[in-house]
Amino acid sequence: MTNRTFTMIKPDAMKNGHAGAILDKIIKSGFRIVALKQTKLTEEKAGEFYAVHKARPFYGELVEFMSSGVIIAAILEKDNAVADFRTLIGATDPSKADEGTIRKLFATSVGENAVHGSDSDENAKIEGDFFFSGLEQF
Ligand code: RTP
Ligand code: MG
Repeated sequence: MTNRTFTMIKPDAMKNGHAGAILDKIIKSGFRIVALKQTKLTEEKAGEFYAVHKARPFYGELVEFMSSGVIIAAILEKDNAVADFRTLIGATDPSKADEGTIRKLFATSVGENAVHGSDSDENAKIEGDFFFSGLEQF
């Protein structure tokens, strides 16, 4: 699965009406949509998804934010998907993100930063399977 990554359009970007523009940019950057859904995380589910950050000071805030509204979850395919997608979204803190990146264009703050992108092939698979059954991934 080295050619796949996982993304979420986070509640800030959904509320601010950026979902269409973000998906358009993703597709025009050469990613194929393997699976896609709109959903809403409970606090419990958001906590599970971000369990790796449990010890970080921003964990509570992150879980609250990620369960505060609807999101779009998607699996994406492209050569070098994980690294290329992280380049496309830009730095975690939008004030440090390069011009033209999704976070530079659409994020609100370091916490409310418009999109998620997997950080490894292994996590891309785990995160995609968190939201989609095998029958939904093609
Ligand atoms: P992501 O996992 O969402 O793609 O973001 P990332 O790899 O760029 O950043 P990561 O270190 O994995 O952090 C996960 C998410 O936690 C929130 N965060 N808040 N207040 C803060 O200092 C802070 N730092 C991180 C962000 O929503 C970040 O995307
Ligand atoms: Mg991360």
